[in-house]
Amino acid sequence: MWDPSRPRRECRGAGAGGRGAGGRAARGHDGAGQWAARGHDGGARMSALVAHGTLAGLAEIAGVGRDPRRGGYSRHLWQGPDLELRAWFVERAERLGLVVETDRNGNLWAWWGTPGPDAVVTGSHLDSVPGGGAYDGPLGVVSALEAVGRLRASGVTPSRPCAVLVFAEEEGSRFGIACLGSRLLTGGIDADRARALTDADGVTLAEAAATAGLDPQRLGADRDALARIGLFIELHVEQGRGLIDLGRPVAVASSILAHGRWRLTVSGQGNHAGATPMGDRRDPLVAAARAILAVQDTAAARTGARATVGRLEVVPGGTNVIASSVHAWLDARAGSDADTRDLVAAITAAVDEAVRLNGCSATLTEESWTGTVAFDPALAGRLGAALGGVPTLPTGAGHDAGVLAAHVPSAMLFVRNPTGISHSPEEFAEVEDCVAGIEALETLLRSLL
Ligand code: HGY
Ligand code: MN
Ligand code: MN
Repeated sequence: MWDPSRPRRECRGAGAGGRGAGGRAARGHDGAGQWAARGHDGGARMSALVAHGTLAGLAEIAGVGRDPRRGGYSRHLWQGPDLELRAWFVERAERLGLVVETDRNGNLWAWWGTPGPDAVVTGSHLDSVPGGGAYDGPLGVVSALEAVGRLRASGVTPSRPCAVLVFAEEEGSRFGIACLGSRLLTGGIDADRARALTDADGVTLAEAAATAGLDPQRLGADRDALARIGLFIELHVEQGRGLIDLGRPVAVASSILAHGRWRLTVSGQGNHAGATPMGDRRDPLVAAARAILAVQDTAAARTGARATVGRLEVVPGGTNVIASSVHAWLDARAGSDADTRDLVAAITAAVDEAVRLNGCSATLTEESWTGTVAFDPALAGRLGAALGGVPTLPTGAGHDAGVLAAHVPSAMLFVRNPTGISHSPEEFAEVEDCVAGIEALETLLRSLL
């Protein structure tokens, strides 16, 4: 249960429209504006969100999962901050009069009307990358709640069901597979394989799911839940500079780059840092450094290709120990499925050659793959027209909407990010642009319901 008496939040006045410690919130937008976040940086930005009642939801969660070591937020599946955000979502949705359920895979659905079929579903995710920004995911959830709240408050009677959906583990920060909740829902990952995924502490997804109150045996493809979705719309902060360059606040997505994750293991000879002459070493960390340069050079030589190593594990990891092996994770993306496969093949060859210079060997194992997504052009066109003609933009970032697109008509709205930076505390969106996004989503839902 979301606990409004938590010390990091402050209730300014418990009178009409507010809520006292332990009390239920008043319904409607006025009540939401009573909350202020504190104890974090970005105070001026958050004050603007609080002042703008429609975005108070972002301010309410601004203190949840802050990461003082990395900066930004670390909100990982079913750990403290994620549980707190889930409780916050349930309370927020129930305050709007929606009925919340958790599906077999830990995704949260807040229903307006009887669940499915042919429902208009909108939402995003609440988890983050390690040290991520405040907007990637939560902006879509807050905007969805806000848009639905406005429609309900204005007396709209929907002709079909509507739901706000929060996907679990979109970033894959705990169990390594991005968009895990939508992949499980759609059968995009084998359930046995998913159950056996482990986190950094060796906890399996099955164990974590059981701790979170789910039945691990029921994880996996959920045809009944999927069949309820008539179409899905995800609003998201833009993760590049497209809207800055266009001078526009909002766009509709056209496509997502093919992308995947590979585990690179470099093996050498563990040994003593003082007793091993430099010429006698097979140091996998030095080999991994060469491999990472090879990744960089291979991608840089190909138009539109992107390849990143952002995570390393050195085994055993001692100052006076030459490592025995290194695990590195490769994220590779390019303009088509074939280009991405070709990029990874070229990286594999370059890495093999690079690690041999230190007498080491390397293996590259695919952990996840998402083919190029071309969002339904008819739906994108319809949405663009309903919004009076907004631009369409491609993206290099993956999304649950991209996973769903293979199963149901799906679309995305992007909101301008004036820093052009994401997966970083510098990710941002101006209040006015967030409001433009909410208004666009409200317009679309109104036209679809
Ligand atoms: O990694 C991605 O592209 C996404 O932000 N999950
Ligand atoms: Mn992200
Ligand atoms: Mn996201």
